[in-house]
Parts: sequence; C-alpha cells; structure tokens
Amino acid sequence: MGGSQSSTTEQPKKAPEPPATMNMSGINEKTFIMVKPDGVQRGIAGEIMARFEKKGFTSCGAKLVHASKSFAEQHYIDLAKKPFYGGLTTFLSSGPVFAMCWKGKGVVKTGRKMLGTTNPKDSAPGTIRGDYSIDIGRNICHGSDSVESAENELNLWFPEGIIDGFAPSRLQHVYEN
Ligand code: DAT
Ligand code: MG
Repeated sequence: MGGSQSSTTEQPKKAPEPPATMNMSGINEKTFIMVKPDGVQRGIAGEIMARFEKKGFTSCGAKLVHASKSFAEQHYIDLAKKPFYGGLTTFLSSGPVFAMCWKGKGVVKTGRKMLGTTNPKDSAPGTIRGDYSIDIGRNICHGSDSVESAENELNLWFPEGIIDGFAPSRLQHVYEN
C-alpha cells in the first residue's frame, strides 16, 4: 500500500474532541440524592443509582453512611417544627443510607421529578416513589429541593468533598451541539 490513499478501516488515533459549540451551560449543577434506610434495606439502592446514570447525569460521589440521630436532625432541620420530625429523624438514623451527588443540566429539578411527589399515593408510575413505595414515611429517597439546599446538603454529607473535575467522554452524546 502506498500513495495518499487512506484505508477505510483505519482507526482514529485520538477520541474526537467535543464540538466547540456544545451547549455546556448549567452542566455543573449538582444535587444531593439519598436512598433512605428503607430503600437500602429493600435492596434498591443500585436501581436508583442506575436511573440517574441512564438518564445521563454524572456521579460525583456515592457512599453508604449510617447517620446518627443528631446528624439526621441536622439534615432535616427545616422540618424541626413538624409533628413527624422525631419519627422522621429516628427513621433516617435507623440504618445505612446511600448518599449520592449527581451533576448535570437541570439535575435538581429533574432529580425531584425522577423521585416523584413526596406522598407515594400521588407519585406517578415511572417515578421512583411511584414504582417502589406506598407510605409517606417510607418513600425510599431524598432529593434536594433547590440548588442552594443541594449545596448545604452536599457540604453536610460530603465534608471530604466530591469528585468534581470529572467530565466523562460520553457527555458529547448526552448534550446537544
Ligand atoms: P421531600 O422528601 O419530598 O422533599 P419534605 O422535605 O416535605 O418532602 O419532607 C421530608 C420527608 O418527611 C418526606 O420525604 C417524608 C416525610 N414527611 C413529609 N411529610 C410528612 C407527613 N405529613 N407525615 C409523615 N412524614 C412526612
Ligand atoms: Mg425535602
């Protein structure tokens, strides 16, 4: 073989760069998603992680944590005046939870939609709560309700920090040019 003809079977030496026009705006938004003790006990933590992965979001941290009662109280401090606060925080500290950080465009709002409404009796089928839970006090998962609370919750649950600089090569197939 010679000349300037290139073979059609030749592989590119380097993965193609994402197009310069790729819309990267907002792709670093982060949320805190947690599989509560009921979800871990029932063995569906992996399923919930898989839903966020398949959607296209990027994992920035994940770990099992057995929180103390006072840590659970801190997490739900905004609900301190609610009559269910005691039961809620006792339950949250009753066994390990699976704490996760997810990153991507619109992840806070979309994450909440993926969880479904707070009370599973109203959660749409196809949502996590709609598919896997019945009672409000055993609704499987938690998701931050705003970018600001995500930041506070991530600081609380991941004081060691998260993996932030990681941009998987698949992003060019997740986001539109
Ligand atoms: P969410 O988890 O959808 O953000 P929330 O922040 O209002 O909902 O409440 C936190 C958790 O407290 C919720 O996931 C389940 C529990 N909870 C909420 N309202 C309740 C109620 N009326 N009775 C018992 N538990 C409740
Ligand atoms: Mg909430």
